[in-house]
Amino acid sequence: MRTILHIDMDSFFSAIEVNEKPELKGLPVIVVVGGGRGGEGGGRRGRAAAERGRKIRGVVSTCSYEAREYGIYSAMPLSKAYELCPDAIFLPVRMSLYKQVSVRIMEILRNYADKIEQVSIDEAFIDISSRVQNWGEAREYADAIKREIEEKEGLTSSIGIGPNKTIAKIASGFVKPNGLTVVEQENVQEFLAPLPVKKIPGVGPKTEAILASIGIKTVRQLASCDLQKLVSRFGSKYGWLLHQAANGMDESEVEENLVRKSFSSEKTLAENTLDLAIINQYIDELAESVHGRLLEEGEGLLFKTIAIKVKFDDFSIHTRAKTDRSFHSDLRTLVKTARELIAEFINGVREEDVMGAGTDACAGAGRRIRSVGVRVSNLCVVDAKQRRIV
Ligand code: TTP
Ligand code: MG
Repeated sequence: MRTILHIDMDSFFSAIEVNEKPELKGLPVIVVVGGGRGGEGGGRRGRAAAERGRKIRGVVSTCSYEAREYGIYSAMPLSKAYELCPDAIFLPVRMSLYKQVSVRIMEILRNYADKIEQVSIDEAFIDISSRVQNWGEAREYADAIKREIEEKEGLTSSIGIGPNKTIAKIASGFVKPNGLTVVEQENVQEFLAPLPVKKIPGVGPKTEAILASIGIKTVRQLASCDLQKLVSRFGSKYGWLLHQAANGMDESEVEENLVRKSFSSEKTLAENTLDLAIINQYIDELAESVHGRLLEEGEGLLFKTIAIKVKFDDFSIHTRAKTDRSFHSDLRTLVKTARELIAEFINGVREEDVMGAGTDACAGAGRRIRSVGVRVSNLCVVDAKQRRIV
């Protein structure tokens, strides 16, 4: 019997903070990312920054379930969160601490798994097909995992169990926090049918809107939609995937991650700007940080794709990437390519703004960059002795 679990920790960063400071238990706790003062290493509480003037930068990384009752959620601007709940406890993100906890949790999970695929800092799929005989055993097995994580780390998790990754992933979000949802093969259709289409992993606001425009809101409607219709809207690959998922089918394997898929770092600028010289200073710093983490991860890690990410003051996000034919490991290539990408991007924006100003005085003009990021991906490991890609 194919049995897949998806494990997702509950309000991960804030739960770790509450663990560290038990007096915060039961309070609305908000972990803040970006914005200098509220950020990692600043050592100052975002709240103090919030109180000094409401024009604070930064966004909500995550928050406790108590804070969610005020309508606060991940990626909300900090100023908005402050408006909704000024009495919340605002804490700076402490990524290195969360990563250490994450590593320990993944180690626990590894012991329970035939195969494990970590998908984010607090989330993983595990294949337990050879370890249980039926769904009842699978539930007990997941209970044991939850207990071990709670005993060792003091954290709660939510687990979804199903016959494939898609079902397991949807199931883990079904009851949260501290949930355990088993979807047996024979109940798959019944479980999926009433859900809104956005519950299918990968269906974002764009797909949701297109589906709504053809009258499809629930997974039941999507499942009975003609495959050809979906293919003509979404292309053969994505159309087919949507159709499969809606019908509860997903053959994809739990894939052991040999190496992480990417390393990235981003930073909110001290002031919004389009000044290339200033932005290049950030690019250099970010490239160094990404490169440092590559080295930390282990020798012989190479990258092929370099990307930059730009967020404007209207919060629109743009990325540009360059994939080289060969792999690289050096900081010089990383800095040079990232600088080229950002320069091209900014030139493009300036041209657009000039053209926009010609036709409509406001269009496009005046956009400034709020934050930048650098990412390397398409990674591979070189066996240092044999100089061989593995
Ligand atoms: P999630 O698992 O999406 O969120 P969560 O664990 O905080 O809450 P839930 O109980 O709903 O699972 O993300 C894991 C961590 O990743 C989260 O604790 C903080 C971080 N994160 C961000 O920094 N920004 C984001 O926009 C999101 C979604 C998560
Ligand atoms: Mg989580």
